[in-house]
Amino acid sequence: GAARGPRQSSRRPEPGVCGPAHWGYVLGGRGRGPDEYEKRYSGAFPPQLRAQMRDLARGMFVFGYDNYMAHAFPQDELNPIHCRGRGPDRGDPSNLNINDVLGNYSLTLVDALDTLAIMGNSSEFQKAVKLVINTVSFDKDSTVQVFEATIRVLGSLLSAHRIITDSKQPFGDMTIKDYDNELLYMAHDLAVRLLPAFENTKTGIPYPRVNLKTGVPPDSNNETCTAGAGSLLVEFGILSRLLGDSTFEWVARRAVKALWNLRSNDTGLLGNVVNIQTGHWVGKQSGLGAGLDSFFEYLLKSYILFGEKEDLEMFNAAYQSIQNYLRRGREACNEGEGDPPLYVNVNMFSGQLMNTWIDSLQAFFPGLQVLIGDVEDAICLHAFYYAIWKRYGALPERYNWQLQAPDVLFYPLRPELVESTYLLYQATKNPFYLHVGMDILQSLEKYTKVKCGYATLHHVIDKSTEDRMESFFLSETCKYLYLLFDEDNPVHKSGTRYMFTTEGHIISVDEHLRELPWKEFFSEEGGQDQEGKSVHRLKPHELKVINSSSNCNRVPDERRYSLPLKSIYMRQIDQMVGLI
Ligand code: DMJ
Repeated sequence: GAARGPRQSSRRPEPGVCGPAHWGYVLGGRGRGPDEYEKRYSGAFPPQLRAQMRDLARGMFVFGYDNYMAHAFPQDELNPIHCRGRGPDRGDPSNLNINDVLGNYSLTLVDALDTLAIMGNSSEFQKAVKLVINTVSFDKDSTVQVFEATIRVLGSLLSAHRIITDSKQPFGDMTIKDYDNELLYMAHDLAVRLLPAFENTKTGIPYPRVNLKTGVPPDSNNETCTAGAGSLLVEFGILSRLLGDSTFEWVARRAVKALWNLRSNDTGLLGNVVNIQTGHWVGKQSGLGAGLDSFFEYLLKSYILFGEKEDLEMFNAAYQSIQNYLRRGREACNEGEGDPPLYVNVNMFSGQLMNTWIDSLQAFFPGLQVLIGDVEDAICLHAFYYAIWKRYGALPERYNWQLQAPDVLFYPLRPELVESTYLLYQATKNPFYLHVGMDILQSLEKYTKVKCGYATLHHVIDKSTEDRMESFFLSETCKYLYLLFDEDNPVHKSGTRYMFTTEGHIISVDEHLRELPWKEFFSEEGGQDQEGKSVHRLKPHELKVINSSSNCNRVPDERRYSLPLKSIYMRQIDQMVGLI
């Protein structure tokens, strides 16, 4: 569990280049005695209220899901205002905001599968799985982003497959009669269609997009974001290990290593956009948000799942560089002089500040810090994001911490703050996080609920909406809210260990996933001769499923925390949030 690296605060540059950055004073804060903080934030959250909030979260999911099924299925997404379905934008192939994600494969249904199981709805889970098996095909003339297809579709298929084949069935009976690994084979079919992205690239870093029928489009862009290219290892690794075919894991790992080798020698940081042929950084911005977020997340999560030491070493080094160059503000979260900590965007080579905004995707980071045990820092960063939420009833896509105002105003129902809130609650069991969850739930109900679902907020200040409900609203936002209030959920029972993918899909952490089933295919002396291209790829008729349904109850590297919040944290939270 020693994933946490020491801080080297002496190397951290000062934030001064953009003028005074008193973000710590922005959000209020009054002097109060420690007892009062305890009383205000750590007071019990009555069980009835918790049950009420759990039901509200379930109701939110059901309203969105039922409306999707009634008005949108088999299309990819629900337009919740006009009660219609939405598929790829065939008229405008350059509309990447839509076409990167919507592949004409019933995306929202696929993405929602494991949420149905987590909520214990076995009849709907079984119905949905059968619908996916019987109606979803990837043989589509759709050009999608490799990353989006991987985390939303491939990850969900693998998660549901594991739920169905789990011998313990912790969520109730989620088995499917005559199930013959169909979801796993669908995952394989999709992954094979994504593989052309990894061919004809000089660096091994994949092309960002593929056409599911024809491969990489001839006019394809050679530039990709780091997160898109380097956060495929969890899903590709699981698929490889379940099928005994190293191909998928190998290409995903090669991409991670290629990106890793391009980090700055001086700072250890990576940029946000890279040319896959030349290896030159096109975007030199380093930060924790868009373009890089899940790259860091998957270094750690790959290690948790597969136990490969090199993943942990990369994560530790990356975390160290993040602390050295991105983290600004005072050394300790809760004491000392200066502003509370904040993670900024810097030039990857110089470490100099590049701008004064943070984005809403970065709100996932406190959750990742919980996983490595940096709970104190997580508490402070989370409080900063919650303070912004409190002000607008949502998170603007970008917030300028110097101007103390949003830079980009929309909020597409993203899950990151809820995800961190949930993980911090699991780590601390402090009712403060239940209050945060209730607040988030209530503002979602108030500002985003429309006739047939929940709508993207177009403008967090005037609260105007857009007719779009992204699939991650059901697969992540609703799921984390539900789990936050569902104390007795099987996910929380001791004896089971689940990890969430970056799309919020649960994967049981299983000793079998730490084995390399293809080892036997390589020569004894040579081992895995990756460079020599001796990867044994099974033909479809040779595919065999490695049965690994038993949960591993002892994962030595995973740590759980139960840390009651002390009043010192409460004072910090109070200063930043000024709530209640
Ligand atoms: C989701 O698809 C995933 O959480 C991803 O890692 C980041 N973006 C969205 C949600 O905001």
